[in-house]
Amino acid sequence: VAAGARLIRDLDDQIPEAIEVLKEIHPHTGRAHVVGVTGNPGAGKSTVVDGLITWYRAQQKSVGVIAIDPTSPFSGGAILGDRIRMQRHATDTGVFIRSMAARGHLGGLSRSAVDAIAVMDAMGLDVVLVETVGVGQGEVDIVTTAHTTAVVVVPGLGDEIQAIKAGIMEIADVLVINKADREGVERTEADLRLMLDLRSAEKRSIEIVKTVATRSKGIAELAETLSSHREVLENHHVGKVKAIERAEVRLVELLKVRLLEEVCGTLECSGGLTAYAQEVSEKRVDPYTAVDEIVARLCGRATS
Ligand SMILES: Nc1nc2c(ncn2[C@@H]2O[C@H](COP(=O)(O)OP(=O)(O)OP(=O)(O)O)[C@@H](O)[C@H]2O)c(=O)[nH]1
Ligand SMILES: [Mg+2]
Repeated sequence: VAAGARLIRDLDDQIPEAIEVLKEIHPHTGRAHVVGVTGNPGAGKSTVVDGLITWYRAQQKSVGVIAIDPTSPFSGGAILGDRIRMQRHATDTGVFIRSMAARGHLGGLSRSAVDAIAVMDAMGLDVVLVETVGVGQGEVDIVTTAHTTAVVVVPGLGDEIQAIKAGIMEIADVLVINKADREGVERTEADLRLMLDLRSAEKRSIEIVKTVATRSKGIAELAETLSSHREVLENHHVGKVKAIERAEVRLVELLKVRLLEEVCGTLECSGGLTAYAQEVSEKRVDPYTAVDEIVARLCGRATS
């Protein structure tokens, strides 16, 4: 466990030796059930995660948690809150919690989070829960990384639900209506069911679970729904297809970062890229031609 913690820290700091360890553990990954828990700020994601930890521990399952602070590397507020909330699990050796700040550009967020998932997986943890805010940009990386994605919504969103529904339908395997102790649950559930019914039949099924996370209500049902989703994946061809998709997303992410590094190396520094950007902005060259030139320089260097 200590080694795992150190490795995740080293990966965060991009220490080259840590990458070597990652290469070695790759064959030992793929066993843990990776569950993404996403949703709007304050929807109750952390409370749901906390409830799930307790439930899994009661089943003698070990749990890893990765909480990603979406806002800024400086706020740390959400991270602190999550730490305090989950503190009661801190002395439990079957629970491994890691918070990380979203670092934004160049796939920084997805890279360290995905690496951390791999480490926790190789550590032999049964379930890895990844909490991320929102349904957008960087979070989609997490969604494509998880086996099962739970989207937490709250009752009474009304029009807001209409606005986000397209997004959540794309990514959700399980819809969690949390704060089911609040008014408007029936309406929200009916709304969501209608949306699900309107989807074409060949689309995968999405389960709806209602929870009152603060009172651990519905958590057992949620955990069971999550694990049956995993079972379906494992017993069907779609699981293999999804695994290949995840690997491809990972390759593309790493390639983007690596190729940009190579480009910057070829242009002698990122200032070279900025020089191109200046020419583009001053209309001396169009962006397509600039990219053609950069790639030509890159390939020229690769073949020379
Ligand atoms: N009434 C009610 N309140 C809840 C429920 N679940 C969570 N809350 C409260 O909602 C607030 C936000 O919960 P969190 O678990 O921190 O929500 P979150 O989605 O993790 O929030 P961020 O990480 O900041 O985006 C807290 O005050 C919780 O106590 C619930 O089922 N019912
Ligand atoms: Mg939270």
